[in-house]
Amino acid sequence: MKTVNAQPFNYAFDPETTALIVIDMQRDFVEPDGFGAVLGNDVSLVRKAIAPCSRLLRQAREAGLFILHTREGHRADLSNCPPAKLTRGGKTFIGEPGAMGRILIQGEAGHDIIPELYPQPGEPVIDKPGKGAFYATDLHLILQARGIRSLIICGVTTEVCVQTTAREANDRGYEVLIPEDCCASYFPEFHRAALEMIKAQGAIVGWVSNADAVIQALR
Ligand code: TIU
Repeated sequence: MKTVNAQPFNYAFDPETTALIVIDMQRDFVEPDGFGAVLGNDVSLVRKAIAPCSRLLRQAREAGLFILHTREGHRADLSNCPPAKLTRGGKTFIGEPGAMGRILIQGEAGHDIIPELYPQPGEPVIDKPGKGAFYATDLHLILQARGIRSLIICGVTTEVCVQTTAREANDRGYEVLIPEDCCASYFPEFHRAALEMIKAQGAIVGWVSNADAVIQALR
């Protein structure tokens, strides 16, 4: 077993039964002119997670951890996009032409993962239509088949897809750790509050740590 210095108390994990999952580090959320930027957000706030994620990914690969990536997006005909999601906020963006192809559409440049964190061969990529990575995907099946019990979750945004996935994972019996500098939000106060909620009440959803602490445990 390895131990990570974490809050609200130390997080113990066995690398053999632990997976690192990188949530939605897609060009549409992280690069200028993507979906996040079109929504009016400052992408520099979420780009801060790239370097810590990159360092943690490198160490996790070296340690032989099971690594997965997710992408939020939809079929080109939008048949797996709920109408409510299309018009949320009163405007339509998903499926419309953007600077990197149609926004959040599978196969478009903006839907793909940023080059800095690009998946390596053998690392599953989970395409998901919702915010949580377990909803309408084969993620749980893949994790169960590998005997995974602990999940280290990184990516964007902290209070939307990271938090939703952490809650889904916790309810399915996984022990969740979030390295706080490996995730980010367009709203720093939401990032902070989401992490507080995760670790509250004695790790009611999971543990919070940081890239360096996890890297140290993996060494
Ligand atoms: N990946 C993810 O978090 N999807 C979002 O739509 N996040 C926002 O914060 N908008």
